[in-house]
Amino acid sequence: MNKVYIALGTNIEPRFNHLQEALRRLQEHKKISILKQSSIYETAPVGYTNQADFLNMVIQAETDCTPIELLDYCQQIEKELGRRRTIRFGPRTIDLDILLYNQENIKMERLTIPHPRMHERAFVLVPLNEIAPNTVLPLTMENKCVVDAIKELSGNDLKDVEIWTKKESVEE
Ligand code: A4P
Ligand code: MG
Repeated sequence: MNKVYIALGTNIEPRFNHLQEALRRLQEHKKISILKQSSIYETAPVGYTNQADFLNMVIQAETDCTPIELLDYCQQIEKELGRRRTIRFGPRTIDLDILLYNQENIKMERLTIPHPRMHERAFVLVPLNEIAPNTVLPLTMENKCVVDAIKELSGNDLKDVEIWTKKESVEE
């Protein structure tokens, strides 16, 4: 069995439903079992800032899928959820990024693991820290663990990541 971490992100309503649906589809795969899931965080957009706030979370799972099989399945979920809505050129309904696959460093045309930008992103590290603070990030030269990587983020980055709770009337 391989231990993997996957980050989920969405900034198109209904955001909560997109997370739930992606989790359900991951869980229904015969070779994937979700072991832990972080809280859901509401986060300010990073990169292209002219878009709506995201909901982000991270899960830990056990899988017999190879890294490419896992990527194919994640992309299938993205496609299936994306197809339900037809916002052209808009932000995506769901983004599934494979953060870690055991402690492996994988570099293929379609897949880089650890996810190359994860160590500098509060919207990834804060939820990951909740479920796996001592996990080592094999991409950093010093093999830093999650809790140490978070210490290098600015207070400004961290303040944009807050635990989100479902408000029935808004998110249904
Ligand atoms: N790919 C390579 N490595 C991986 C991996 N480890 N996991 C390839 C998943 N995919 C991987 O991804 C583009 C290609 O990356 C895929 O075809 C796959 O073969 P994509 O998801 O189609 O495109 P993208 O989302 O534009 O790229 P990427 O790299 O996932 O974007 P980012 O860098 O993750 O940025 N702000 C907040 N607050 N929260 C967010 O979730 N997300 C983004 C997306 C920007 N700002 C955000 C958030
Ligand atoms: Mg992605």
